[in-house]
Amino acid sequence: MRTPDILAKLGLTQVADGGTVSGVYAGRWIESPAGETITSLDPATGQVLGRVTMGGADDYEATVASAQEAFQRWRQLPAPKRGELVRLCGEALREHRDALGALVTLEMGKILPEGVGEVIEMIDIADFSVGLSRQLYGLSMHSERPGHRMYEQWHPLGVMGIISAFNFPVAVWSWNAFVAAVAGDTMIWKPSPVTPLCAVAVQNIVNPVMESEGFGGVFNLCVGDVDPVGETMIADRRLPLISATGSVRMGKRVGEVVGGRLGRSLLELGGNNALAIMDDANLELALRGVLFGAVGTAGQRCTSTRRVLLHESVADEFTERLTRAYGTIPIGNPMDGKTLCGPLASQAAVDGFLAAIETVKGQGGELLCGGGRATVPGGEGGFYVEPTLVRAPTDLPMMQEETFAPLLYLVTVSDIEEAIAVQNGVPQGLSSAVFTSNLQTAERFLSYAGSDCGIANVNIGTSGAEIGGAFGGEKDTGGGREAGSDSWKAYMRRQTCTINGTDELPLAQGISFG
Ligand code: UN1
Repeated sequence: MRTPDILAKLGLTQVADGGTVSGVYAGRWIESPAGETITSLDPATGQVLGRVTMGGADDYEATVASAQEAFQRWRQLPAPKRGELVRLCGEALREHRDALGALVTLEMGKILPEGVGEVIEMIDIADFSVGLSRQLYGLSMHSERPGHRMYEQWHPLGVMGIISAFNFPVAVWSWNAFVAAVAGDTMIWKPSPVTPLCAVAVQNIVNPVMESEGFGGVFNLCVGDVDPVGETMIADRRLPLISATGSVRMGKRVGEVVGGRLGRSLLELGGNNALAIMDDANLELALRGVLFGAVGTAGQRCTSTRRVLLHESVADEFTERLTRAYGTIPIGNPMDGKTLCGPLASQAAVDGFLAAIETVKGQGGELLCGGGRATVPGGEGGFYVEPTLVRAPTDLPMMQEETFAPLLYLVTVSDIEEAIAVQNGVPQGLSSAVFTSNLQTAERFLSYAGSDCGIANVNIGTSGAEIGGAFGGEKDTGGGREAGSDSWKAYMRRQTCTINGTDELPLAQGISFG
């Protein structure tokens, strides 16, 4: 598909013709929002892909009004009927799967199978949410009082805010939006300003479905800067929940402001994911796991593998095989079927990567391969870097930080105990993995004294989770859980109800009062 065709299929013809689109949807598109116009670049070429006008303070207010009005009606709709609308959104996404996947690739730079994979993740969470719409179960309890009954029920929470990052410009919205929608909430989305076209395209796909059923105000969008949109949103008492994905620094600010007004925040922040390879591991499997985890999405997943912890008996062999494999990774335009490593998302990301390499070298890390910009024919203005391997001592200070790029540290450890200690010895706690054929080693890694992460895998890499499991992590990763399992509870309010079916009024704890 050619770029103009992709844009046309997603209702972005104006952009293809060099025009500007609105970044604010408040139950309907706001024609001329008051914010600045931002330029979205194709990271493969550095060329302009399109222009989007951001929202100002009044535009943000319009999204709140739209979401509040819709909430009054949306919450009255039975959950399975809300699920039916989400099912129709899933159908619309199926129709636009390839075009939206291609736009993700064009605007963010991940390779096409991963761009399309992101849309598949959206479809999966839509299906999951449809089923969930009939399973918002509460418990019932036996009361200690005769003839009394206790149970809990779950009600919609209200209008929520979704702040998403550039690296998963569409899927992470849907993890929140579809689950929240069946829960009965309405929402305002502030996407990353690096990927505003993806956000506009998503609205163009789902909102015709919602509008035709009279519910255009459920999914609202306000592309905007931290000021006025981001800061106003997190401080806004009308939004009982803010779900934010991004850096630890951003998450701390969200947590502080939302906590200060006793709101709820659901945080999915940075990772610093380690993959341990033990002496009895299937090295071929481990190699594939490391390559996808460290080089996939050019190392820009929060679940990307950042550290490989090698048992001393396999360290040399694995390092050699991995270095050889790194030498053959096709770097190039992410639309090209042969490419495995596309560009970083922005020039700022390239600068961050190059600075990190300098720091690592200064701290005693040994560069095994890569470390610089990559040259790609036809991609002269693009944001390409080389997948990089660094042999590192366990205490290399930079290894405590998440560098959002294909920079992988190799560390030698002597046993599973040391692997677990190094794996846990960082501020973040998102994803982790061990490769071993030994059941006891695997169980040791998964035990309460093993990995401290929200995700712990055996013989699978650190990235590429399915939507059915709860996704998120501990420590600086923020503690939130999204997508699968019972993460829907974050989007609802729980009410405990006690009902007396007798003519007596016994008090709990046997208290007699007068
Ligand atoms: C993220 O990088 O923010 O597990 C999300 C994975 C993907 C989601 C990553 N399913 O790698």
